Amino acid sequence: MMDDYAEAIREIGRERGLTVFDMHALLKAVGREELAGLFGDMAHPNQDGHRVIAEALCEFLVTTAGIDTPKPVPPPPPQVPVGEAHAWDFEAGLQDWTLDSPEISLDADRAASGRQALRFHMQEPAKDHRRALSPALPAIPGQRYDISAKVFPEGQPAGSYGLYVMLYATPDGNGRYIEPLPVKGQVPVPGAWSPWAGRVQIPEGAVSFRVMLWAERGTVATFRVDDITVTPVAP
Ligand SMILES: [Ca+2]
Repeated sequence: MMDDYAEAIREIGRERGLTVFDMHALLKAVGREELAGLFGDMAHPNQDGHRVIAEALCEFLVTTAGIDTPKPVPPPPPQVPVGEAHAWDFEAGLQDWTLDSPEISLDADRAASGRQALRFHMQEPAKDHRRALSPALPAIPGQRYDISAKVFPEGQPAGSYGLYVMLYATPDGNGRYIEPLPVKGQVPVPGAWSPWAGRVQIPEGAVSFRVMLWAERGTVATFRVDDITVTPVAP
C-alpha cells in the first residue's frame, strides 16, 4: 500500500512539474534489516532514523537549489566521558524500579532469566498511561547508550506499549521530564521471549535519564519484561 502512495505522489510531481523528495525510495534503499534499527516502532523514526532522513533532505535541498559550494566540515564532536553500564534481572526484587500502576507487578510465573520478571497485566483501558521506571542514571549530552530488554507478550495486544528512555533536567530524575526517546515498540510475536534493543544519544539539556516501560492508556494487553540492560557506547 505504501508503494502505491509513493508512486501516486511521484506521478503528481511528474504531471505538475514539481520536485519530489522521495523519502520512500530513500528508506527502501536502506534495506529491511537496517531499517528496523531506524524506527522506534512500525511508524515512527527514532533518533538515528530522523538523522538519516534529515541528512538526505539537506543534501536534496542543496542539490535541487544548485548550490555547489563545498559542504562545511563539521567540528569534531566534544569528548564526552563514557557512561556507566546497568542491568536489571529482577531476581532481587524491584531493584529500585518505580511502578506507577497496580496493573504492573513483580511476577514469578515466567521469566527470561531466573524466576522473576516485571508483568504488565492490563485487562481494561485505563485513565492514565502505565509506566515502570528505572532508577535515575546520570547522563551527559552526547553520550550514547544501547538499551535492551526481553519481552514476552501474551496474545495480541490492543493498543501500544514499548521501551523508552525518559530524559530529565534534574540529576535525581524528578520533576518534569524533557522528552521520551523511543527505543523499541511492541513485538508482534506472542508467546515467546523476544529482544527489544535500540540506541539512544543523550541530547542537550538532559542531566539524567530513566529506562521506561510504557503502555498507552487505552492498551489492553498482558506482557512480561526481563533482563533490561543499559550499555554505554564508546565514542
Ligand atoms: Ca529475571
